[in-house]
Amino acid sequence: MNQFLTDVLKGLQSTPKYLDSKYFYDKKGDELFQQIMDSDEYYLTNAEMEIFSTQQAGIADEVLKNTHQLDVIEFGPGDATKSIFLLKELAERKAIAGYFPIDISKNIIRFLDENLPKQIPDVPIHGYAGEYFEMLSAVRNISSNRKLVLFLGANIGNFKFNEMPVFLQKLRHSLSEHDMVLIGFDLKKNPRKILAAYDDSEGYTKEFNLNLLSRINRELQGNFVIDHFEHYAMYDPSNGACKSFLISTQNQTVQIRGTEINFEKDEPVFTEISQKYSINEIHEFAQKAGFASRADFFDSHHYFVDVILRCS
Ligand code: AVJ
Repeated sequence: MNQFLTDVLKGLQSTPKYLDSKYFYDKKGDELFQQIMDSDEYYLTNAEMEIFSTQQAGIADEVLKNTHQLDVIEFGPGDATKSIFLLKELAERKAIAGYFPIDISKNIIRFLDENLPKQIPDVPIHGYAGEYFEMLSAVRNISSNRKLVLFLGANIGNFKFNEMPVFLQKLRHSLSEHDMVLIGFDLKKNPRKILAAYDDSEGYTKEFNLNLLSRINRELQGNFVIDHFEHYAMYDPSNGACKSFLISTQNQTVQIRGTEINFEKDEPVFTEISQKYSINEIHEFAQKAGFASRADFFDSHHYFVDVILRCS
């Protein structure tokens, strides 16, 4: 069964139409996302990098408050360029029993298994390719050490506002007393600043969004004419929702593995939410999910926050 095909047809046969943002990240999508992160307008990466490269000692102090050794598990590590600062800090203090990066991409896991030992030679690295919660439970079965789960990069923003607390609760219930999570959130800020990050002047985000259609053409024998769609990003400062759409610029019919999909002129296909939070919303949701104490690490502009939550 081809999950990609099933999900694409389901989304494009719904009203209104949508596509799942997890499908952005094929090889081309990974490259485009790297270019977005390197762009001037996408402030998120620099902000979180500043936090990890200047406050790693404070973060390490906080996670080692009630323990001297832990397993570090990372959801969606990418190339680990941010977490490596914390991993090195903890490794110097001989505080890591093991590092367990978990990603859907086998390529990422292979890359980390090969490259991280050079940077943190004394830390055992066990990469897992698969779904976050399944792999987390696999890690819990092989080791009873205290756990620190990293979920960085504002990836949590891909959950809708009302889905996020459900994810936090699920995370809480997959962990034990005194385990911790460290989550990166993009904060609400000037709406123009946010919108520019999702509508950059070089057009990387536009290409990133349109690549989803190219991927359907490549992998599912689709016949999208890419020029007949445009990228549209919007930010609603009243609820913190930053959304991306692909807009059909004309009436058209597209074939995907023999299934016909009709698009009306100006019809939107919703492709991604990047939800922004206030620090108070984060605190409220964390408390409701059953996390006890909290420590916040902001960048100097207060664009971004990495929050450590402790299971009571
Ligand atoms: C990787 C989900 C955090 O939502 O900011 C960047 C993806 N989309 N530009 C984000 C993305 C458009 C990014 N996350």
